[in-house]
Amino acid sequence: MVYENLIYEKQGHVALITLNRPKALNALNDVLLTELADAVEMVAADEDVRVAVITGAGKAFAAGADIDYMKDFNPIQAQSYMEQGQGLYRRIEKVRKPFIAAINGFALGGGCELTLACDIRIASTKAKIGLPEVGLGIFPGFGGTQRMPRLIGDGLAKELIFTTRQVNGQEAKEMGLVNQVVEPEELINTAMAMANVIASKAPIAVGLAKDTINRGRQVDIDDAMSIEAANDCLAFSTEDQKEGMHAFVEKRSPVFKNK
Ligand code: CO8
Repeated sequence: MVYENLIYEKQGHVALITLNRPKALNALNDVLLTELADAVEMVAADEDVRVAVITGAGKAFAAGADIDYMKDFNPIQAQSYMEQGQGLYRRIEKVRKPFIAAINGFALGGGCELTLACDIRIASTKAKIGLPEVGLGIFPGFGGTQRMPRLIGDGLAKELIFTTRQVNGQEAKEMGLVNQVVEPEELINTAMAMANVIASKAPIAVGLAKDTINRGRQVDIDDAMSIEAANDCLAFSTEDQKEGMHAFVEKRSPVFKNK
């Protein structure tokens, strides 16, 4: 697929996905969401790719769903757009490979919600993160009402959603909304370095850990423990488990093959 609004690059075992519609601050119209969905499937299908980093070209990560595109929607059209966004973000959560959001600038509305669907968020000091939807007569509809409270708690999430206040990278870090905040020129290197650390670990185990954390969140603790046990036992069926443990005993570095 030739992309109009997205750049897909591979660096070793890491896919770098750049939202590239800078004139509209990477607003997530139908084309961009479709291209991102295709890129996510490439990440999922490519055995060589172990981690993905998503960032934005220009001064925004993504300034949200495309307001111009949806301004005259009826509820049926709104539902279709919402399903597109929600489905894509849920897919990112279900792919058994980590996604890191490298938040370079504005991450608003659907752009903020995209970062919430990623596993790890790293912000630049230039990041501005917020959920402006109630200022437009709607409220977050690409998962923000569910993922933001899970990440930072109901009180702070409600404050951000009800007031539409944007937070910078430092405040986002203090809230636990992002894992790290770094200078803009360090952002991609920091995200890629973390991605490479993750990519050096046993990929199937990393994927099973993601699946366990995400699915465990949805059920009670006993069922969550069962998911953990089943997934961790499954790890014992991999060549990489044998390699990891034998390498430890033999006092050498493991070489993981994603098998
Ligand atoms: N949609 C469409 N176009 C946008 C968007 C957007 N979300 N954000 C920016 N743009 C466009 C602007 O219209 C402008 O276009 P043009 O040059 O043709 O006039 C261009 O990008 C540059 O933007 P600005 O001139 O406004 O740049 P500034 O630096 O002055 O301001 C801001 C930057 C503060 C980020 C400002 O652009 C802004 O407030 N943008 C809108 C942010 C927003 O409200 N986002 C939430 C959208 S709603 C949403 O995401 C809901 C998700 C789920 C909904 C599902 C419903 C079905």
